[in-house]
Amino acid sequence: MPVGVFDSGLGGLSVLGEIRRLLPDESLIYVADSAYVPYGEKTAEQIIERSIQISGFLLDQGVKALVVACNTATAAAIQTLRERWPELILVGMEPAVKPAAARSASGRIGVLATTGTLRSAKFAALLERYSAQVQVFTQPCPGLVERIEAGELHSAATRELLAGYVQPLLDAGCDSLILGCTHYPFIRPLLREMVGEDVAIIDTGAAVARRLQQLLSEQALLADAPGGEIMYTTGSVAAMQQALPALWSAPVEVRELF
Ligand code: DGN
Repeated sequence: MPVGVFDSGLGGLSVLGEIRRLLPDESLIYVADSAYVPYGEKTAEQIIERSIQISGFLLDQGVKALVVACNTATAAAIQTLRERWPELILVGMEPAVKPAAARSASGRIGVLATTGTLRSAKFAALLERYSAQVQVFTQPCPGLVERIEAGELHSAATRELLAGYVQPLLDAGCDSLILGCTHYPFIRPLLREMVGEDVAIIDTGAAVARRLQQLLSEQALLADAPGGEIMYTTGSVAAMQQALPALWSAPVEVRELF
């Protein structure tokens, strides 16, 4: 039985990569909801509707677990998905405030994420939990997802956009930056160049892969023969095939969905 993974677009491939590294035997089905990217500026209702539709498709494919590889969709929809499919192994994303708070020396951390994630009730509750321990500076990054979707991981335009978002966080004294959107790990090298070695850059892909492993293991559902990947897009197959080499290391079949 495969594991299903979805995101608004290609960003969730950063999470898929961590799952593939940790769990080489799992068969993985990835859905890029590219017809609706970016989720960051959509309403919670729209994101819930998309998440239900895609999850339903993945369940029809017989998945044994579902990873919502998108912070924005997790914030908006994971509760609804849990209520609808209570027996399903379901793993979502959350900005890594806990590890950042634990390691920050300045007590100031920055969160880069979509507008949708930052204005969600789920994120407000997360901040509340750590408010006594650390000062959190948030930075929405409109336009960044689109640059990454276009495969512009190092372009001058991406650098300029990112610098405008990061500088205020550095000026505020943040010594840890959280990548609160699954697209952003793809521009980690660019961000590293920008902030130097003294600022920590933290994301949650590896932790999510470990959580999936733990849940599958508890139910004796871990696969034990090498698995492959199938990818679907609700957008253009040709565009996804063109973008893939920058984001995924092996050739993979892309199919059209809906
Ligand atoms: N990759 C998604 C996230 O983690 O929030 C959102 C990207 C988007 O659609 N804006």
